[in-house]
Amino acid sequence: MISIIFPLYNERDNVVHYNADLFPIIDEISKKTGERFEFIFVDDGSSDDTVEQVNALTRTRSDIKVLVHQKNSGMGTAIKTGLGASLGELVITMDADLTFRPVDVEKLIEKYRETNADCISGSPYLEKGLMEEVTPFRLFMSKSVNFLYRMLLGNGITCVSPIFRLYRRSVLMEMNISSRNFEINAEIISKLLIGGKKVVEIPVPLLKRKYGESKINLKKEIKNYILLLYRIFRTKYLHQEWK
Ligand SMILES: Nc1nc2c(ncn2[C@@H]2O[C@H](COP(=O)(O)OP(=O)(O)OP(=O)(O)O)[C@@H](O)[C@H]2O)c(=O)[nH]1
Ligand SMILES: [Mg+2]
Repeated sequence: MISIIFPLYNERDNVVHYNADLFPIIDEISKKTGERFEFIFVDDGSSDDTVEQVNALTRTRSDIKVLVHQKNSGMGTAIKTGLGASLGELVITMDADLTFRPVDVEKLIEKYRETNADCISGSPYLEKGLMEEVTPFRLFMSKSVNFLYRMLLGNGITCVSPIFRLYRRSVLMEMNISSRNFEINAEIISKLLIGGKKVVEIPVPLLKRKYGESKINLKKEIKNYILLLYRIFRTKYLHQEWK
């Protein structure tokens, strides 16, 4: 089975579209690939009616788990909560706003079958023209951060931040993950690469958010990404413990 984990924070405007925009697509992939899926929705203390909306979805499907944080604890914490409840041998993490397309889940699975890697990571930087309407400032910041990671990790990874990934669940369970926010994805991929695990990137489009509001606090996230770079440097080059 494959567990798909969605961190949700005030995403009711997206959740109401899942019966049209998410489930039929994953059901189709399930038919094509023969894989069984479970959906794990982790509400992270939303102040809107996200929880009620996901609970409504469970009335029509039996493959949904809903987990609720009473207080907002960050995207990283939500992914860890979802992992703890997941049963799949493989785990996929996805954005609640479906800016990485559900249809591309099939590409993650195909690449996993072809390579047997520990992680297949979606990258909108692997080919030209995969990013939809991103502001020049955000693109510049993102490319700069990714460049620094690439230099430090010493491999060809093009994008460390995307949530859109497939993992062998066992490699995540043996990892001690400390990030509580958006930088969790960069922490995981860095630790996999430092630990010699096999990571394969695939090109996937990143669309513009259609419903609801962006939750990213760019200033706070950039600070977290830089702090993480320092931790990687200490671990990789000074052989100090990850702190
Ligand atoms: N659990 C949890 N999830 C969050 C939090 N903030 C954001 N998320 C979720 O993390 C995912 C990414 O957040 P987004 O707001 O889409 O951030 P982004 O993709 O960088 O930016 P946009 O797509 O432009 O909005 C979404 O599924 C959010 O619901 C949070 O504090 N806690
Ligand atoms: Mg998004």
